This record gives sequence, structure tokens and C-alpha cells, in this order.
Amino acid sequence: MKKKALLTGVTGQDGAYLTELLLAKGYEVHGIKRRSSLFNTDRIDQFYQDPHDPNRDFILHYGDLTDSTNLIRIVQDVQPDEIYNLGAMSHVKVSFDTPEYTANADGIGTLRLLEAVRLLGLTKKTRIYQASTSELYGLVQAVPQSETTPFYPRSPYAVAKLYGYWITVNYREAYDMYACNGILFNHESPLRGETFVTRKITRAAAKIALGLQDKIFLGNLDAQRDWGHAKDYVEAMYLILQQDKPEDFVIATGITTPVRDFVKMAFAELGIDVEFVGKGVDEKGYVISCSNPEYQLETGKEVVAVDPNYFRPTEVDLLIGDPTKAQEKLGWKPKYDLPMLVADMMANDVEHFRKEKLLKEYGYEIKNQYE
Ligand code: NDP
Ligand code: GDR
Repeated sequence: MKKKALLTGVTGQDGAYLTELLLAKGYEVHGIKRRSSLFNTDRIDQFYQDPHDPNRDFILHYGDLTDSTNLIRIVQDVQPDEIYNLGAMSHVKVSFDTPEYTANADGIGTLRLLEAVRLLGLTKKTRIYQASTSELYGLVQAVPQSETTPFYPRSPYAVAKLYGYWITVNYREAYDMYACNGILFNHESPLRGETFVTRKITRAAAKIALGLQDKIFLGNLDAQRDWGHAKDYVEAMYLILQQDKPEDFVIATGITTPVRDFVKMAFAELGIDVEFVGKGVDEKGYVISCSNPEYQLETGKEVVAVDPNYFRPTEVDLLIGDPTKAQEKLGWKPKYDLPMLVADMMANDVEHFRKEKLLKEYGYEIKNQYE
């Protein structure tokens, strides 16, 4: 019998990489996707299998973390060995605009899943992974942040995730469930949502180099993040559910980098040297040199500017994780470092926008890109 995994958030960045990993390990993978007026399965279309195939091992169910009846029915039908709760309104800045919905999906949604497992009498069968986050640390209490560092969330998203974290711990202790938190630091990839800062930068660097965009507007360039590759991080999720005892783990690289340096690294991948001048909202990034003959960027061109609209009402200034416990107990070690991550993301976006440039040259309009 194949093991069955149920993923919420299957259409997201991590959902796609985890699906790939679990299918490779021989799992039958079930995913919950939301109904949308447009197709929202781009990231997982490669795994599509004909619904008429009785032997298929990748199956999608319509659902939503805000609907407990739906979650109970799906858990009842699937009888999963493992649940990975990756579904969430995951954008920190947007959570200030939609705080109540964020609490419902990210906080109470976690409770709904745990309750579904408990009500259906699956506490001894089903293991649960909760997608917790370094955003829980928020206002810096100590660095590097580990499993014992106190939390101080700084956004409606982080507060909702704090509830998800503790309700997972509580169900583990109260009902003896195998339920664990992965406290994952930022992880990125070519599949990263376009409005998170790394992908916004890699897309913009590619478009600016190719003459498809003039400059990029960013918010706080001083924020520092511990960035890893999503491919490495989904392996940690899987390992967390394979231990003898359910426990919580920090997953991070242990290295932190300011947003400004990520910008420089992204342009440097294309042979473009960018220097920052000025302070605060007046800071700007200029091209110092361009050694790649494919891109005709003149020296002195302003390619980065600060737009305060991207500032958050309360910011998380510094994240740097201590992955010692994961290294020792899970044997987890990332394969990608930051330069490899940037190279992977840039290669993907340059290829994409080279095609878009060709289309433009042949008269096809490029859609507006929201940030
Ligand atoms: P994404 O934003 O790429 O994906 C989020 C997924 O959740 C999408 O599939 C989305 O569906 C789905 N979703 C959103 N709202 C609901 C809802 N109400 N009901 C059901 N599904 C919903 O996030 P990531 O893949 O980057 O992250 C996965 C999880 O890990 C999230 O919970 C995130 O908060 C958490 N996390 C992420 C980190 C990171 O750096 N990436 C770090 C730490 C934690 P749709 O495609 O329809 O929008
Ligand atoms: P984060 O990721 O908030 O850490 O949450 P994001 O990439 O959105 O921001 C990282 C840092 O960059 C600064 N920043 C900008 N951010 C965005 N999005 N757009 C900008 O233009 C911009 N300019 C500067 C931000 O202020 C911030 O300091 C991500 C999400 O995946 C969460 O779901 C997850 O829990 C955490 O990572 C760990």
C-alpha cells in the first residue's frame, strides 16, 4: 500500500516542490486547491494525471481552509498518513490589509485541520506538519533564532501563525498527536510568488537588462533575511514527519543578507554592477558597469528606487536562524547556498523574459505586472 499525503497549499511554491518530492518517494499525493476564476495550477501542471486513470497517484480536491465541513470530508475520504498544512495567506504586507481573513485561514484554518483529524479518530494514524515561520520571532529578541528563542510577532500574518504554532503544540500535548511545527526561514526559488521581494528583484533585473522595464521600486532595503532554496526546505518538512517523536524544528541556513545585497547579486548574475547611493527613501541604485554585451545598459542609469508604499507598519528587521537541531536530529543539510539560489532564479527569469521580449518584438502586448 502506498502512503497517502494530503497537502493544503498544493498550488503554492512549497506545495509544488513537496508534491515532486513525495511522488518521487512513492506516495499517493492529494492536494487541496481553491476554486479560482482563472487556472491556478501553473506550478503543478507538470504532475497532472487523467482523472479517469484508476492508478493515478496525484489527486486534487477543491477546498478551503476557511471551510471546516470541506476539510472534514476530504480528510475522511483520503484517510491520509501525513498532512502538510502549507495553505495560507502568506504575504506579510497584504496581511495588514486583510487581517481578519488572514487570522481565519492561517490561524483557525490550522485548528480546523487538527480538529478534523481528531474528530475522525485519526490521531494515531495521521501525522501533521504545520508550516510555521521565522516571522514568529518578529522584533529581535536574540540572534541567531532557535527553537527556544521567544516569539514577538509583528504582523497580522505572524500573529495568525503564532496561533497555528501553539494550537499544533497544544493538540500534540493534549491528544498525543504526531503534530509538528517546522519554523522555516525565508525560502525562495524560481517558483516563488512574484510579489515576494526576491522574485520581484530577479524578475525586474531580467526585465531591466532586456529593456522591458525601466527600474524597480522597492521598500525597506535594510531588512535582513536568512534566504534558502525551497527545494532544500521541503526535504526538511518530510524529515520532520519521519522521526520517532514529534518535535518542532528551525530550518534555516544560518546566514543573513540585506535586501540591498540581494539586488546587487541579482544584477551581478547578468554582468551588471549596481551601486547604491543615498539614504532612506532617497536611496537609489545605479548601474556602474555592464560587462555583458547582450544588455545595453548605460553607466549611471537609475535602476532601483525606494517607494515608501512598500514599507510595513511594523517591520521584521533581522532574521538569522540556527539550524543546529535540524542538522543533528534530522541530518538535514541544504544543498543550495545564496549565490546558487540567485543563479537559479535569475536563469529562470532571464529565459522567461527573453521569450516575452521576442513576443513583444512580434507585436504581442505584455500584460501589466502588479507588484
Ligand atoms: P504560497 O503563497 O506560494 O502558497 C500558499 C498556498 O496556500 C497556495 O496554494 C494558496 O492557494 C493556498 N491558500 C491560500 N489561502 C488559502 C485558503 N484559504 N485555503 C486553502 N488554501 C489557501 O506560499 P509558500 O509555498 O511560499 O509557503 C507555504 C507555507 O509556508 C505557507 O503557509 C507560508 O505561510 C509558510 N511559510 C513560507 C515561507 C517561505 O519563505 N516561503 C517561510 C515560512 C513559512 P492559491 O494558489 O489559490 O493562492
Ligand atoms: P517576508 O518576505 O515578509 O520575509 O515573508 P518578503 O519577500 O515579502 O519581504 C522580505 C523583506 O523585504 C522587504 N522588502 C520588500 N518586500 C516585498 N514583498 N516587496 C518589496 O518591494 C520590498 N522591498 C523591501 C520587506 O519589507 C521584508 O523586510 C516571507 C513569506 O514567505 C512569509 O509567508 C514567510 O512566513 C516568511 O517569508 C518567512
